Amino acid sequence: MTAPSAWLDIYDLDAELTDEERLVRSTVRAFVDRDVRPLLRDAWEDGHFPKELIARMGALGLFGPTLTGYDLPGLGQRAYGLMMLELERGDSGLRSFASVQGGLVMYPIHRYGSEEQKSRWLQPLASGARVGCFGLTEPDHGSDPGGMITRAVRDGDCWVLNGNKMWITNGTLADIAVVWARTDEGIRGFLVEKGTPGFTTSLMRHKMSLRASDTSELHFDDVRLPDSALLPGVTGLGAALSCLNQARYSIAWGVTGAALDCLEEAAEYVGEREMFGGPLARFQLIQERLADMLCGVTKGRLLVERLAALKGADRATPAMISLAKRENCAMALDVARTCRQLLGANGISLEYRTGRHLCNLESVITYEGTHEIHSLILGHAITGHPAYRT
Ligand code: TGC
Ligand code: FAD
Repeated sequence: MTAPSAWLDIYDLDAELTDEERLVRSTVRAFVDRDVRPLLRDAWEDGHFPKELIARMGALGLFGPTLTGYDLPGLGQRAYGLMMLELERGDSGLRSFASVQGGLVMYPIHRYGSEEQKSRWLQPLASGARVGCFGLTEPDHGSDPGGMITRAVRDGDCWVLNGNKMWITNGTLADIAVVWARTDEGIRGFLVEKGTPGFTTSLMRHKMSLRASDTSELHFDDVRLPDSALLPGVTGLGAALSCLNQARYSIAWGVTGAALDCLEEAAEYVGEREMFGGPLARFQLIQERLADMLCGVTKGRLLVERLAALKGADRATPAMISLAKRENCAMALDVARTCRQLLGANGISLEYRTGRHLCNLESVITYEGTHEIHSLILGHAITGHPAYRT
């Protein structure tokens, strides 16, 4: 296993970790280094998620690890954050798979599902035997999911679902889709199983980002669902948005890992690359950029450390989570872009990791609420005025 350079943790934050957190972190790091990195370049170039990793990720407890009961591990928030950091040190697509499976599929079933739904789905999803996806975004309703068109209408004991979801992570791989639809009672969540007549998926191709991730469209054409497919515990858009808090938290940690990986690669590169008669690392312009980036990743880690403590104490508000998602995605993208430049032409080659992270981070700053939406959420918290729509 490769140990990251000590200066990357200049504030010695790792000294605060418990033995359990250290073990979790080193286990996921070893998995990424040994089992994932060798697959990434080709999976990304080819445009597929390496499915062979799913069961391994389940065995490592990477899906829904903070959830309790139903034989789930109930780990702390910092341990979970460290897992996401280490996964995204590998690739954002890997962390995305875990964020969706745990935060957007297991979490709503755990929080809003019936006993029958929990007993049936939580363990298979935790182990990776089953895969889930989360369908909120539609072709014409991304930042404003409350405008969704997908509709479910009661028909006797059943529901009839019609509509389309777009940009859905794991959509084609999934055995179960958590789908949000408008009903006469308000927005409600449904569990739609693969193979249900009228439910089809199509893979979205030609992406320049998150290429080692399955991104799909979901189509519902008169899909008949039993009443038992409904998440009974809740009605309203707030339920769907509550799931986003879980995934946004994991992103805030995860992107710190992508930034650290870029910074480590770039620092090593400028140490070895000779130009104008010596290593690039001896130039002040290069050192200033390295210093700026070390400041960025250190502040990013401090933010999520504090957020983990707040979340663990059940005190994390949506605005706090927005702040960390917004800040850390912007920081990681800045770091990745600077590192890409420090690598010169090699920065655009998939023989190096930085260019792949940079492309991935363009998705990560967009999904789970764009940078601008998180500005507006913070603006709302500061002023009391919601400025999402005029
Ligand atoms: P608004 O009226 O503000 O809120 C409706 C109800 O929801 C409550 N609420 C929340 N509850 C829990 N957590 C949150 N984060 C919440 N945000 C809002 C709110 O209190 C209200 O409750 P109630 O009881 O009063 O009804 O709703 P709005 O329609 O004005 O929208 C607000 C806005 C723009 C912030 C929201 O729509 C938003 O967050 N938009 C961004 C959409 C987004 O993030 N989509 C993500 C899709 S999933 C995805 O991208 C997965 S990527 C894969 C991966 O994670 O790796
Ligand atoms: P739009 O909402 O059309 O926004 C376009 C631009 O306008 C953005 O810059 C935005 O910030 C800006 N904008 C919008 N509204 C305002 C405003 N009020 N004020 C100022 N600026 C504004 N969704 C799911 O449901 N499930 C998934 O699993 C999922 N996975 C994804 C995976 C990938 C790789 C990607 C790229 C997206 C995924 N999404 C998923 C969708 C994602 O959540 C949306 O792309 C995101 O919410 C933004 O919506 P949009 O793309 O429609 O952009």
